Amino acid sequence: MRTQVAIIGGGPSGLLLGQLLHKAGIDTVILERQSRAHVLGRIRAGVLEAGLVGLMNEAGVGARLQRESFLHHGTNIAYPGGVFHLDFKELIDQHVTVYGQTELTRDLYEARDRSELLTLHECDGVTLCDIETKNPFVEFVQDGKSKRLDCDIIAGCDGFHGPSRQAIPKAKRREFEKVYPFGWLGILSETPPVDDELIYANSDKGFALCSMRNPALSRYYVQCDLSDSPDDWSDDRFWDALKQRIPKAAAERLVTGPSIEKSIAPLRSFVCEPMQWGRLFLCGDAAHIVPPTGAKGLNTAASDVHYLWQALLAFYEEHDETGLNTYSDTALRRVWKTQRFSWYMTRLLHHFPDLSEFDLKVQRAELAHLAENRAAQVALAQNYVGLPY
Ligand code: FAS
Ligand code: PHB
Repeated sequence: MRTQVAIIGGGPSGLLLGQLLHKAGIDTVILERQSRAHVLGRIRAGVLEAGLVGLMNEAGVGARLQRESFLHHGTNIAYPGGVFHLDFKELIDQHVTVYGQTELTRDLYEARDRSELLTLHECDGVTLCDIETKNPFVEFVQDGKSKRLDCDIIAGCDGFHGPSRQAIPKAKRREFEKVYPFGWLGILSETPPVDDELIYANSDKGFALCSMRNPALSRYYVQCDLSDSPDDWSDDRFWDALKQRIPKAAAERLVTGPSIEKSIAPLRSFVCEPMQWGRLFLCGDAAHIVPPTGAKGLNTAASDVHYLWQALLAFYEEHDETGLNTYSDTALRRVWKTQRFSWYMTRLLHHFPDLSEFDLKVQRAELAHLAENRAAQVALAQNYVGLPY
């Protein structure tokens, strides 16, 4: 089997790259470890930057997103000193788009089917070979048979636990990591969202986030201990904790109901440098992870895809390898800016067990400054809606 670009991983990074390359007549094959149902069963991101929406439209996959998404022109930040609204439209005349990653992934799969592009599911033992040559290939097992995919380029879109990053020689990889002493317990409930926009809450009891997927489907999170499991949290315990952490007015109008999904995500900041090795190029969670506080995980995967897509167009259409040779440096410049913002939002909004009295005072002062200072609000808004590619 042979293709131009072998894409490892059928999550949003791999699917979006595949669709953009298809539009340019560049052939891809996606190798995915899980079944499609498993991939589409994941509940993850909910806030899209304009850059990602633009790429979906560029890939010809934006129709349902345009029809069913919601524009948010601001967000709310609550803290023990009060609540303030960040008005993105008034501050910077921009917005974000609310549309679940699950639906975005579904749209990309359906587009790939319509384009009759090859996506191989339940591939085991994916192994990257000869990545330092101009003829790399991937070996894998599917339906009990050993198979080989020859290609020009390998795009490692296989998430944090995939094999691509490990294919970069360990001695050549620099990995930067920060693990946070808490997780996010998230639920999905078929209830109306508590507000028209998101509410990020820093409370003495810990962090909470009120988000949504549509007018009848809400997404809520509370900060929890790393030792917790979803089974430790009954729905009643979750709703009580949420009500204690969000503004009183919101707690009073909150509509509760049974959770239809409940999971805990650990929080980590992680970056692998470089993001390429020979003919292997990493995109998305394969190269970097952020705590979801700034809604940057999926959106930074999108900017990686943009840079690699542009580099591959030049490579195939003009035989120009400049973009490929500089991909890692280009992508990392934006990756570190979203790492900084995600770390900043996480430090600002969470209850850290090791926070000294001084640190707590500084955290409160930062929130009070944000509540009253336009320049600080503009800076936060610019990062939240998405820095330019
Ligand atoms: P993904 O991990 O989505 O996809 C990688 C794909 O590679 C998967 O389908 C996997 O099955 C496949 N794969 C792995 N190993 C393989 C192998 N050996 N062979 C073949 N395929 C293999 N981001 C936000 O912005 N907001 C959020 O609220 C948010 N919540 C999250 C909650 C959780 C629990 C997690 C884990 C992440 C969350 N993220 C969030 C980040 C998330 O949205 C990622 O940034 C996004 O999924 C990145 O997409 P990919 O890079 O495609 O990686
Ligand atoms: C979500 O809706 O899942 C979501 C929104 C914003 C975040 C994190 C998660 O910062």
